[in-house]
Amino acid sequence: INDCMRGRIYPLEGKIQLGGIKEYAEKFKNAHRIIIVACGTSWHAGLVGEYLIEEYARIPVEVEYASEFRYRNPIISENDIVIAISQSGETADTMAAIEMAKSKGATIFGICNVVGASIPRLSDAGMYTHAGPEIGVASTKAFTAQVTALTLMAFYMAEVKGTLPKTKLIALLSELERIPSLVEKALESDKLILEIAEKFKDSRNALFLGRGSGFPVALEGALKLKEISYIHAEGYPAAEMKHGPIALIDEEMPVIVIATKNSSYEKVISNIQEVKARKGIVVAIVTEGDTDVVKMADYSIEIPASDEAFLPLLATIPLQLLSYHIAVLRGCNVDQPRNLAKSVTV
Ligand code: F1P
Repeated sequence: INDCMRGRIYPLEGKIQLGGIKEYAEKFKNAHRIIIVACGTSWHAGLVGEYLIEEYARIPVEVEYASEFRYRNPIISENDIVIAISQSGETADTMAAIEMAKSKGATIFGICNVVGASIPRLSDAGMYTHAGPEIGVASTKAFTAQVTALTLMAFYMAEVKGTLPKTKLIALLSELERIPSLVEKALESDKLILEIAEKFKDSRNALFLGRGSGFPVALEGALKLKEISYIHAEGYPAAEMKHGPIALIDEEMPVIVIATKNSSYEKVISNIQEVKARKGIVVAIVTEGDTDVVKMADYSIEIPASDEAFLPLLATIPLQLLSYHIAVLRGCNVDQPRNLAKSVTV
């Protein structure tokens, strides 16, 4: 764990540095609550963080849109840690949320991609993601880097708090070593995803469904499609579908479902049946070798099998590619989407 913090995510020598998580081990150990504040894609990474930190480190987590949090009067104490996530490190709402939480005595931990940006400078400690510059406006590699950082943090907090058996932690860390090659494998579906994109390039709407940590991935899939292809898309927890969005499903509606083999697999299968019964078109993200979902779905995209902890990192890849191909086929400029700014500084 320590090597991961130093070698990959921990601040680089000689640059403006965030204090790093290790110096704050006691704070995390004794934290009553973690509040994650962020906007857009970074907020979705925060939701993944909530699943992972609560699951592995058993610390209560709340995830707030910075743009809301800053304007209300939240209850914050000195025993709370606020994790602020931002690719650019300059997002005005996130900065204002930090300043408000700081004035109420919370410790601020920043996760930022841009070394020396304003958010790291406002933070007490934190880590840089070092994902490299985002060429396009819409966050993609920044998201996977943020999720990686939060995954490592969840494991680190679990170690500090002793909430996971050592054998499980070691197994997770050794699986983590395989993730770069599993991501490469997920990227091999690119050609198939382009073919699927051809079918949906003229869609007017799309629904993304997921359960557990697959839910924030569904939100992020929908946001990417909106941002770069201007197709109206919604992300929903799969079980919420029957509380409203199910009314939208017909033969015109593509429903992209994260249906990998994990703890919610059986339940997702029944959600797919509900969609099919209403003639919706299902694009399923499945675990390699799956046959049950593949039989039910109209289109399936495989991702490699791994521990559920790494589902968000792997399932995000095909969704990003799908949005990318649909946007290019529609003639959209994927790097400079209309109306979007790289840093939202007002
Ligand atoms: C937040 C964000 C991005 C989005 C777009 C506008 O930025 O909403 O997620 O893709 O670039 O800004 P940040 O705080 O993560 O820099």
